[in-house]
Amino acid sequence: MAEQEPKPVLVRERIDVCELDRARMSLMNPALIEQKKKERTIDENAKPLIEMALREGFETVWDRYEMQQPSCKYCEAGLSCARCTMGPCRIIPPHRIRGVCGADADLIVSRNLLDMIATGSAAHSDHGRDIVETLYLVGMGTATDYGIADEDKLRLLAQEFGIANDKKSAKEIAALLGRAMLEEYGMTRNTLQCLSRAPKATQEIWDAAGITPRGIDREVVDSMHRVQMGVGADYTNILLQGLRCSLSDGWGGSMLGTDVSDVLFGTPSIRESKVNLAVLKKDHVNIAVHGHNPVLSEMVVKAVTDPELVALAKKNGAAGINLVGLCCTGSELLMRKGVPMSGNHLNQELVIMTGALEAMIVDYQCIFPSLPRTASCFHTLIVSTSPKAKIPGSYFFDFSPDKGLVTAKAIVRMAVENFKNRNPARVNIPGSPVPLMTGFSNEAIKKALGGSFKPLINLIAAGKIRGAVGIVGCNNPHVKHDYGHVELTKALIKKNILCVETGCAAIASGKAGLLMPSAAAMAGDDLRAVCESLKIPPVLHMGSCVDNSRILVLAAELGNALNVPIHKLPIAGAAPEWYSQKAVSIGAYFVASGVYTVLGVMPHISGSPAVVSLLTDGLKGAVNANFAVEPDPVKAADLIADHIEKKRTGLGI
Ligand code: BF8
Repeated sequence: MAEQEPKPVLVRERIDVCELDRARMSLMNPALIEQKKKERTIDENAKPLIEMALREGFETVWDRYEMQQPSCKYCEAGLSCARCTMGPCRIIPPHRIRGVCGADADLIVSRNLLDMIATGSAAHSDHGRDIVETLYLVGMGTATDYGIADEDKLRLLAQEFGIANDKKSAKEIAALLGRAMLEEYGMTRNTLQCLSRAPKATQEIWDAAGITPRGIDREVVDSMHRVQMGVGADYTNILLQGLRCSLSDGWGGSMLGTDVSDVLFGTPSIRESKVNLAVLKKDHVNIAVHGHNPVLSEMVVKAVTDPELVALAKKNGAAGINLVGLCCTGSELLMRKGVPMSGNHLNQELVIMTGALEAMIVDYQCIFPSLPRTASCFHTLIVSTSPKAKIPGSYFFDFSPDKGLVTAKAIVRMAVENFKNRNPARVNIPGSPVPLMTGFSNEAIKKALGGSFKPLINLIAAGKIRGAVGIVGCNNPHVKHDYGHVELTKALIKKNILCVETGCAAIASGKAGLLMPSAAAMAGDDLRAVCESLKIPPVLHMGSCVDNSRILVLAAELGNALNVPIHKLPIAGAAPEWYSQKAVSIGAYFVASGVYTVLGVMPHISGSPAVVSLLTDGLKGAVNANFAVEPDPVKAADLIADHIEKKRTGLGI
């Protein structure tokens, strides 16, 4: 068996010299370490490891952030452009008000922003494509390690895509549906199937604004065309394309990614698990999956229960194999399988610094390129698996669905064999895990409500729940780790506003205990009573970042039930600690769908008052929604509550 398993290829040379930052260490004294630890995070389990890193000179994201200060004020304002070699250019009034090509501040800022949206949309949608392709391969019989976990959802989707399926087998439907969904990426249909899930009036708004997407890849390519020098020169037109491109992510690539992941791996149902760095176990082989794609991580879940590998772990002196998640692929496993979650974005280096991690298996997105450097100070192996994401210093396995399980087993074997290299004196797993409740897919929420969203609508109409907010996105060293998420969430539930969360935002809430029914005690009286009667938390974990599409579907179903466009609903979005291009795309498709969205971190647009004004006000004229930026989470909660009350008044409730 072991002989047939693939072997890894080392990407460039192994980084085996732990490069401690001794220069910075010499600047540290106990008082400064104490201060930095408090400034960097509110995650109590992270603090001892941050302290150790500062004391011993292990570089972290926060150190690199500090080393980058002061940041370039032109880049920060979006006023630098390096798109072509006539530049690079910066807008520095009063004299340098145009780049070499003639682009002014508005154009440079808007082009930079469109580039960010297209990048984020491409990342989500390409992830979605990998999932859809797996479905197709299952149908064609070439990805035999995978199966159909939710046949009902498969048949419903087939129906939606116009595939008659009553007499066909699940496999036949998988092939046909996979193919139909892959066509969504091209441009032969000139529309996207899932757009029709939105209320008719919302679809009409998209048509009137000229932002109905025509194909997932097409909108990304169209956007990249427009940012080429000498194409788009009107900032409004450029930003409208940004909205169109983002819609092709939210109602396209991400939505397909979510739905097909449910088909292949199971639609999440409500379950309990645990979160924070303490989910690592001292006496086990610990393996973390980090990244986004469940096509890989679901195979690792299977591999860690392989009796031969478990026996090997025991032979090597471990009590067993402990699989933990990190970031969004962690959320995929948490939602569907209850696999414990070790943390969110800014926890990724700290998981290694516990000294108890045998391997971190990564696919793509949000993976610090410096992880092999961090790992070189410990015994952790960084295992990369995507040809798109080779990382110097990592061991690369060419993972593909047709050899999924055998590759996953080879990786797990490598981790198990690495247990003997662990230095017990270095093991430092701080504190204990926090329990959480997860698995709130729309299907699970409906089931908990007795089969439909009607009870939720009634509670909103009666004012017991004032409205709902999707809190999403990342961590960012510009913001104290988890502070923005946790404080905003607490402030909103206190105002009887239900929070639905995804990605790193949800994990922050999990670590703070907000994903348990007991957190209802922190909510306002009305929301508390609702949560207590339904035995649910006031903050619902809806999944990974591609699962923001679940929030869109929830909004669409509420709009359809009330026969109103999405922008009339008492709902909002927030991204208190966002950093990623993907988050820009999410924010853009929320707003384009009619959802007022508050950002906690200012995008790089302040150099163009015209672009700022369009995004924070002018868009209302096109899509009846806009962005706001408010770094203070308590003030952000006030903005959101005001918005929700206005929408309630508009609906006459
Ligand atoms: O897609 S929330 S830091 S892990 S980008 Fe990344 Fe942001 Fe986390 Fe997932 Ni989403």
